[in-house]
Amino acid sequence: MTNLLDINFIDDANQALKPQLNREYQYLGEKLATQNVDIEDLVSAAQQFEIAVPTWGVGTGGTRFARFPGVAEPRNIFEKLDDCGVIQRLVKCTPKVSPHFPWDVVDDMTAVKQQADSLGLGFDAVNSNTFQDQQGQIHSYKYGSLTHTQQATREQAIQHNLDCIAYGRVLGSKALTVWVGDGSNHPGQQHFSRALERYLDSARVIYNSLPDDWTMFIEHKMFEPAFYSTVIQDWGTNILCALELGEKAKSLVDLGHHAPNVNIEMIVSRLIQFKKLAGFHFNDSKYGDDDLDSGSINPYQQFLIFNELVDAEYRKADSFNPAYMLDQSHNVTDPIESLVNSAESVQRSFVQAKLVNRKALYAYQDDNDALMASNTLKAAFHTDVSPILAMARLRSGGAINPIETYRKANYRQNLKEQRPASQSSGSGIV
Ligand code: PSV
Ligand code: MN
Ligand code: MN
Repeated sequence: MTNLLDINFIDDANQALKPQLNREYQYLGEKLATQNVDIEDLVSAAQQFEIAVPTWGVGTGGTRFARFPGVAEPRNIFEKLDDCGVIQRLVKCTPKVSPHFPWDVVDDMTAVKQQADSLGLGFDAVNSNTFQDQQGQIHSYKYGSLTHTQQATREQAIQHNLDCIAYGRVLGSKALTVWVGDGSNHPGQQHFSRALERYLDSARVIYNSLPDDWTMFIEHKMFEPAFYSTVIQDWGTNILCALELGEKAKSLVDLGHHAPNVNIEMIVSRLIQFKKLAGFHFNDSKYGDDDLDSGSINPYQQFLIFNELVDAEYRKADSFNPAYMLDQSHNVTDPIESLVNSAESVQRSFVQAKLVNRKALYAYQDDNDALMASNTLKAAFHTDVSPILAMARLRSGGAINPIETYRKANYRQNLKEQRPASQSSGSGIV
C-alpha cells in the first residue's frame, strides 16, 4: 500500500488552505446566525454523515461499446479497498464499502475483512449478482434467475444469494441488496404474475435465511437488460414484495432506475411513510440508468430527496434508518476523483436540506402559499455550504480540498508499476 495520502500528507496540504477556509467559514457563520442557524450544528451533522462507496465504482466501468482502462486501476478486491481507503482519508464521510459478489469473492474472505480493518473501513450492504453468468456456472441466467421458469436455475440463484449472506457475515455487513435484471424482451414472452410469484417464492427462501439483525434491500429498475418488461420494475412492485416478505425486507431507490421526470422525492416520502425505505444507490442520469456522478445533472432533485430525508429525521419518523450508497460508473474520469466529488455532492444536499426552515415551510404549506414554500426550499438550496463541508473534513482529519490534495499526491503514477494496465473488456465496436 502506498504511504501517500496519509494523515501527514493531507495535513501539509491543508496548511496552505486553512486561512482562506477560516475566513469563508467565519463569514458564512455570521450570515447563518442572522437566520438563527448555528454553523457548528451543521458542521457536526456533516461530520456524522456517511455514504458507502461501491467496490465496482473504483474501476473504470466503460460502456457496452468499449472500456478505456486508466492508469493503475485496481485489479482485485484488495486494491479496490486501497482506493476506497484513499477516498475515505480525503473526504472522511465514506467509512464503509459496498461489495459485489462474485466480483469481490476470494478464497479467504477473512483476509478481505482484515485488509478493510487495517484501512479503517467497514462494510455496508453486500450485493448479489444473478444478472451475469459466471465461469463454471451450471445453469444460465439468459432467461432469468430468481424468476426463471426452471426450478434448478432458481435454486442456483437462491444459493448464490445465500453465499452472499455468508460472505457478508464474515465482513460484518448487515444487509443484502438484491437486484435482478429478470424480465422479457417480447410481449407474450413472460407471464407477468407467474414470474412475480416465482420471484416471491425465491425471495422468501433468501429472506428466511437472513440473520436476525440483517435487512434485505430490494432494488427495482424499470428496464435494462430486459427491454419489454422487468419483474421488479418500479417502486410499486418493490414495496408490494417487501410487504409480502416481511419487516426485514425494504425497498432500495437507485436514482437512475426510473422513467424520466418521475418524482423520485415523492417515492422516497411514500417509502418513509410506510417504513419501507431501505436506502439509496446515489448517482445522476440524463437519459436512463446512466450512472453519472451524483449531482452532476440534477442537483436540485438530489436536494429535494434530502429535503424528504431530513424532514423524516426532524419528525423522528418511525423505523427510519436509510443506508446511503453510491452506484456509479466512470468512463472518462479517474474513479477516485468522481467518487470523491459524488460523496461531497450528496453530503452537500444533506447539509443544504438541514438549512430548510421547516417551521416556516409548514406554515406556508398550511396557508397554501406556494410561492413562499418554494422560495423557502430555494433559499436553502442556493446557500453555498462549501465552507461547512470543508470544515467538517478538516476537523475529521480529511482534506480541505480533496481533489487538489489527491492530484498533488500522484497516487496513480506512483502505483503504475505495481498495477499494470488491464485488458480492455469492451467489444471496441461502435
Ligand atoms: C443495476 O443497474 C445496478 O444499479 C444494480 O445496483 C447492480 O448491482 C449495479 O447496478 C451494478 O451493476
Ligand atoms: Mn444500483
Ligand atoms: Mn443501475
